[in-house]
Amino acid sequence: MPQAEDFYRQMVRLRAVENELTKLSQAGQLRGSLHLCQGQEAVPAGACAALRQDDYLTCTYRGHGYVLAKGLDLDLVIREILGKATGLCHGKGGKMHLFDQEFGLLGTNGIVGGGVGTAVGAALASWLDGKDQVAMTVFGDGTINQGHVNECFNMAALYKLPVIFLCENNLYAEMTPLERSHGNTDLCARVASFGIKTDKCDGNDPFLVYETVSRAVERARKSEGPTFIEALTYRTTGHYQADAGTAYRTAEEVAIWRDKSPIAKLEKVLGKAAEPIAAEEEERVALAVQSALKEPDPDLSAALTEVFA
Ligand SMILES: Cc1ncc(C[n+]2csc(CCOP(=O)(O)OP(=O)(O)O)c2C)c(N)n1
Ligand SMILES: [Mg+2]
Repeated sequence: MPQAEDFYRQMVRLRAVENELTKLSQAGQLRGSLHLCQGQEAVPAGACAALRQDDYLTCTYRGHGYVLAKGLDLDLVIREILGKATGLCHGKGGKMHLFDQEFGLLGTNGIVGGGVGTAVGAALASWLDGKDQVAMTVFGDGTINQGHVNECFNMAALYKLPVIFLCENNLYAEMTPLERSHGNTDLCARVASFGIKTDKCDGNDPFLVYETVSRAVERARKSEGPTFIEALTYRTTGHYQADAGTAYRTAEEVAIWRDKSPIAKLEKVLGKAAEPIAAEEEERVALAVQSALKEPDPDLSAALTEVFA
């Protein structure tokens, strides 16, 4: 069972990475969209602690926290996000396509719901091969409205596949509130109708996320089938770097959730013990970014290697 210090370290590392990436994005040194998960850090920290290195994982454009919490090397990940030749995927994946088979990481993904089918496929392969690896796929509340995601729920239920559907319900899909896009906002009830076991947790508490995901992992390993988990959380920053996050929600609502930030909550628990951990992670991340910036960009000729045709 991970301790408060472990979860805190994971969460402040993620926050430090996001702060550094924000600076680079604002300075024009990081191109493309930057989707932050500030306020949601407890979900990756808690969920990944319940997985083995060889368990499969797919996540979204907001998934870098899962990648780090799954144990991938910070330097390789930062270099990849910066598109460097020495990055995790030789600079070809970037933030939206972080991938590493050694860690079961079958991709972050820019397509809403894009990783869900991959995870169900990985779970099917694990089952057919008689292995005990489970697959976890992470997605948002809005993703439940995707047609193919519903096909995935059905297939996972039908074959009792070892897959964990982890839904980060942050109450918004881009700028659209849950109640404006869902006919039934009871997400668990909708997924339960497929014959899938469902569970709910406070997504701002890493201990509860860990316990809930651990239960689902145990069921999946025992061939008892898939679990859908709704982790209630909130992103306190905008949907992406160009969104201030203020036009479609009130300042009061954001302030309430800021107070519920999992990092702030654990700081209260840890007291003075928190400071050195945060300082260490901030320094480590800043160094990783500085050294990554000095790495070479991929050579143009690399565009035609590692491709199917
Ligand atoms: C197939 C597809 N449709 C639309 C988009 C544009 N888009 C990016 S994020 C997003 C909202 C997803 O909301 P949710 O599933 O709640 O995840 P969150 O961003 O809140 O984590 C949309 C519509 C996309 N990337 N892919
Ligand atoms: Mg959402």
